[in-house]
Amino acid sequence: MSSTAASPTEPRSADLRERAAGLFPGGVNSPVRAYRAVGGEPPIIERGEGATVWDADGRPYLDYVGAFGPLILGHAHPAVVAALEAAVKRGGPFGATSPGEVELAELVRRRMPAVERLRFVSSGTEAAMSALRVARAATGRDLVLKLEGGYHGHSDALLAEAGSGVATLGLPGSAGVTPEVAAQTLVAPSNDAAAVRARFEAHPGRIAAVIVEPVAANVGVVPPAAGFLDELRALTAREGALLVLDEVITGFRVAGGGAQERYGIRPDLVVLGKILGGGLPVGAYGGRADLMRLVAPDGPVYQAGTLSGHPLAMAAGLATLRELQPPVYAELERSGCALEEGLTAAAAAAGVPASVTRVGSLLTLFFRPAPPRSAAEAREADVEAFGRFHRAMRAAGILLPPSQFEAWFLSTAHTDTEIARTVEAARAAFAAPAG
Ligand code: KE4
Repeated sequence: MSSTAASPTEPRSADLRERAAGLFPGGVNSPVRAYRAVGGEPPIIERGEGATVWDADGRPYLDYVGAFGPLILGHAHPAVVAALEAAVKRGGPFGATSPGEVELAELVRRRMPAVERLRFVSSGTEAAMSALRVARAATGRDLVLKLEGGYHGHSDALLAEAGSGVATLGLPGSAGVTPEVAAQTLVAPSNDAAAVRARFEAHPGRIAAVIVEPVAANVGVVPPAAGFLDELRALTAREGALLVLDEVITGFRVAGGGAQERYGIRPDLVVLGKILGGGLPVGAYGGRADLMRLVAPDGPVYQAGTLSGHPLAMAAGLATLRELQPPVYAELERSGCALEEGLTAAAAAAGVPASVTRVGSLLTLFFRPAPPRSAAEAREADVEAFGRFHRAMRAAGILLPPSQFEAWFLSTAHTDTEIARTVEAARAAFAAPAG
């Protein structure tokens, strides 16, 4: 008997949770949705519009999960809905290139000039694993290096000391990944260029690529240390390794051209997802034309996908990116700043040791006196205090990502009204007695 017996206050959600518990591991289709880290029964969300979602019993929540990043325009944005309605009436997918793939790829290339060629896939995981396959083929080297707390999807090679759900659940990596595979992934402390240099010195000529989230967002948000990305760029170029920027979260989020535009870094390869598909399943990897020419059918690196470049995903991605013009980023910066300042002031007024990290519309409230400068420092946060805060905010009708190690995602639908309501609820939540 599941612990989620139908409850008088939310009968439909409880019934669906019970049925889900008998169908999916943990009753969910992605681990972090189980709310194991924050307690409370995971919500069953049925509808969203703008910044609001409604659970299966019609209860509204002001949403800061935003599907973990894709919905920068909020839920059911009219332009995205219209594009999808038109696209679905055209049928598909077709098992052939469709116009939307061409148009979206050209738009990506205009926003991210480093992406000279690309390949659409159906998830960020697929994109990251494919980019590393290209890097190994291009360099003839077998090792890859990731930063501690970096999360690049769930492919075997990339789960070592990963962030997101791996960190949330306190897992060392993942069962089922063989020691031989794990041994091919080196890990260095985040924001520590000297440590990355030391890994190259310890493994001369063997590292194919460094893959990095240019703004770490899977240990909570930890911005790059000043000059860190520049040092990675210089170091990889000097060592004959490739620099792979994982912009699944930061792409089209922290600037129109992603973190590579915001921080002025030209990577060799880029990994994309989330916003690129406007909420539909999409990923992409791309970069230097000479590297992407290695991908089949042009070259020997095989990668394929039944639903790659799906017309509906292309339509939603195009509609989303077309809305994302410079004034939108200015507005997201303004609302992000207002939320950061409001949360910081509310914590200080309550004497709660909490701090906020933020890059644009991506932020995290850490239950830690000072903003973390690395994944290791982020992990020092008081996850129990975050759990209590999460439950109090949820009771106030505000849904935060269910982990201290996930980012809050603002959308264009989060106006001054939503920000003010969030800060007010936080003030009350901070004042609530522990327990
Ligand atoms: P997907 O395979 O989940 O589409 O993308 C993997 C991925 C790759 N790179 C980065 C930087 C990512 O953040 C992700 C996935 N992000 C998590 C949230 N932090 C997905 C949410 C989930 O696992 O349910």
